[in-house]
Amino acid sequence: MALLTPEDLDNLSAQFEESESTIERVTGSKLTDICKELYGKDLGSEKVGIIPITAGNGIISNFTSSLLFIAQRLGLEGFITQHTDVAGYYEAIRDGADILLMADDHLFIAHNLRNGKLVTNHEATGIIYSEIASRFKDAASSEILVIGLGRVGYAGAKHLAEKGFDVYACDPNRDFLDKAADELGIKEYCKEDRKKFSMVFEATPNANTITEGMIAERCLVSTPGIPCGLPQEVGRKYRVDLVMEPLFIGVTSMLYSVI
Ligand code: 2YH
Repeated sequence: MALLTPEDLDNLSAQFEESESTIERVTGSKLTDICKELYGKDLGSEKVGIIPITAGNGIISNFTSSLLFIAQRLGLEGFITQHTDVAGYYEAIRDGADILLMADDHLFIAHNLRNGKLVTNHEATGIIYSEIASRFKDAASSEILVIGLGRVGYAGAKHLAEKGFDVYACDPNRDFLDKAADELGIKEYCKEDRKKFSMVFEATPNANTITEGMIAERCLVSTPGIPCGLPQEVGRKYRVDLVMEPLFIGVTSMLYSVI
């Protein structure tokens, strides 16, 4: 997944409100209700310690403040450490954090210090976005298309296969496709089959990955991808419902998954 930019996180609240209303309309459930069912638990009174990390490309302005906003919107107490990196880690534990959130350029993790549970953003994001796609009320069948089998896409494909969906996938990397076929039993999407999907989970860092031949009219596309894989004109022409948001949905899934 691409590194987030401060601009991606502008208007996080408005971006989330829009996704939340689409999620409710197309699945009949709110994001937090989906998470409760998915993970079998509700958030309690956990305190979230958020640690700014300077490694690699360094601090992304708006990142830790966005995480704090999300934790608080979910009803949790949270704080951003004054110090960064190891000193921040020490400070978060000293000041009573139950759950730590921190990200460098490669990995974004949530770690629950009370129960030891650990999750990556890749995994939690793959699970929640694929789950949202799979809950489409107007789905024509149990066939679902996964575009991209990197860390996020693979996690989603695995989740869908375990739920019993008929999973098709595409990825330019032959090894990724073979691995998903061997380990998960998913089928390769071939455009010659002329199959059109009403549920699509897109997990690539690329634009224009969704083409007209893949999708049915009024389908649901669920994607954490930045930029969006769905070209605007295709979205309009096929009257696609789109769930796409840069951080809130994935972080909500992370927090529920470590409770
Ligand atoms: O955006 C990222 C990476 N793409 C990892 C996400 C995995 N889905 N990292 C954020 C880096 C934040 C920065 N180190 C900070 O401000 O603490």
